[in-house]
Amino acid sequence: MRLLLLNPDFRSLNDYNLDKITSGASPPIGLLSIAAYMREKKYEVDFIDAQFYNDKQIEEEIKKRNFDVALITSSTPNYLHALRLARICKSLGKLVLVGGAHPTAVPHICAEEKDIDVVVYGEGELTLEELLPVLMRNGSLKKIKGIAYREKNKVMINPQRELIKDLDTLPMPAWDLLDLDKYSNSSTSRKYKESIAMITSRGCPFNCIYCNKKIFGFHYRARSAKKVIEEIKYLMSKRKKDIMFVDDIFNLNQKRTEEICRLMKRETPGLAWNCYSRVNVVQRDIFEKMYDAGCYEVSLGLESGSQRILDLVDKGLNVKQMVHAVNVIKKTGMIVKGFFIIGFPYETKEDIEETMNLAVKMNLDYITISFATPFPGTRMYDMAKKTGTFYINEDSQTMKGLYDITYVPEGLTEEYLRKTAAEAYRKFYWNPRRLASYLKRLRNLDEIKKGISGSVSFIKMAMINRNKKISQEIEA
Ligand code: B12
Ligand code: SF4
Repeated sequence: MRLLLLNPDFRSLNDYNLDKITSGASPPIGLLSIAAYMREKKYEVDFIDAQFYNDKQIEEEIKKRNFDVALITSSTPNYLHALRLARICKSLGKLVLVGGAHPTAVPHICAEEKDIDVVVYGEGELTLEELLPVLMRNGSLKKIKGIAYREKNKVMINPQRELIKDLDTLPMPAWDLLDLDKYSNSSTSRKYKESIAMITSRGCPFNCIYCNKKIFGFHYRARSAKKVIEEIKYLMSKRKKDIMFVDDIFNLNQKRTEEICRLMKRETPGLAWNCYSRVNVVQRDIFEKMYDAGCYEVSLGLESGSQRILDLVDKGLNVKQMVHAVNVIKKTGMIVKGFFIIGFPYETKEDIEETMNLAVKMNLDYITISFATPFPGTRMYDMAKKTGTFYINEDSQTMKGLYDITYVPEGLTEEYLRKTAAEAYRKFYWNPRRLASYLKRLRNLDEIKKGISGSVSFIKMAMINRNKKISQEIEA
């Protein structure tokens, strides 16, 4: 059985013309993990990344490939593009399977699509291993955990599959399927152009209301330091020298973090890296070790300056802790990036002002302000259905996140949210102290581009006032 893995295009970035400036193509790590696992089980795997093709080209490219089953990944923002790929594959008479964040959030909706044969929800590896032989012999799907499908026009959702206990039993993602030179981190998340994202753990014990917890759940599982280093070494052998660890919380397990840092110093000298962390795991000695091992930047989800909102989104943090954590990390010499969100259900202008004031005042190097997007499968989605207005039809699956507004809380307007974000960006970035610190960091052409385009495009993004409704645009 030959498998064709397909990564959908993600056009919202292109809508802002930012692709060439700030964004790099992200690798579909989930698909690569599946590819490696299924290859071990002796399946033939092939891969197309639709990010690099236009609509016409992608159809031609798919037709050229020899495969029996299409495996398409999808998050909510790129679901419509995933459906286009499904349609093409179905028209060629192939079996079509989808998985990823969106199918996991709403398996019942995806399973209704006539161009989709089976929806795999949750982790894909073990489910596929069991599912493919059954599909091959046209057997019954009844007992296979972690899938949804149609039977006599009725949607069936089978029980959830248990999570993989030991991630070290999985092979390294099949990086060899990619032309790695085409992938890099966005210029705002890298030090060197030769960069790539990597993930070393699954699951997170926290429960923020805007987060989709349905894929990897609450139980934190991590690959061992040894396996992490093996993968880094592979990527370095392919000319990558800057890694962004996209784990939900890279350094949740301190012992593992220390071991990774120790091995990095010995076995991957010269590696530059950055990661996401969480305010309540910040401890100075660990961050010093991370800095010593090449970590130059840490991103923190700070979300709000209003304690009322921090409590409402179940962040489990207070503003004092946030200020303290940022200062601790800054002292190590690392760059600190803060992510804020505005437009939560029940949020007021006063709450947002507190957030904007905090963002500007804090000792951060970069900030990103996103508009709260109630993705299906999150607690915020259920909350948003009760209050405020979805700017698009909440069931239309066209939520893009990033810098588009999907939802406006009661009492606020889209215009207010955009203007406020733009104003905060302006105050934050056009600050002589910060501009001077950016200038100090300019070491090469890529960094100069990053400095100029990053801040200009952030402001541009926030100010874009697109009257056209997103849904109309997608339908066009
Ligand atoms: C890295 C990352 C990014 C990167 C790159 C994304 C990429 N390469 O696709 C960047 C920074 C660009 C990004 C951006 C965004 N992201 Co993001 N991101 C992540 C993150 C942290 C890791 C993704 C990853 O590599 N996981 C590791 C792999 C192994 O897991 P996986 O892809 O889910 O695959 C497994 C299963 O889902 C399944 N599977 C996946 N595909 C398929 C296909 C088939 C056929 C089968 C059988 C199985 C299967 O099997 C895989 C192995 O078990 C996740 C959170 C998380 N921990 O996963 C959020 C996450 C995917 N992102 C999310 C969001 C909201 C966004 C943004 C919209 C952010 C925003 N507000 O603007 C944008 C949109 C980007 C987009 N293309 O759609 C949400 C998605 C929610 C949703 N309903 O879609 C997530 C789940 C975070 C969360 N917990 O809420 N993101
Ligand atoms: S947003 Fe981050 S910290 Fe919060 S639940 Fe999701 S992964 Fe965990």
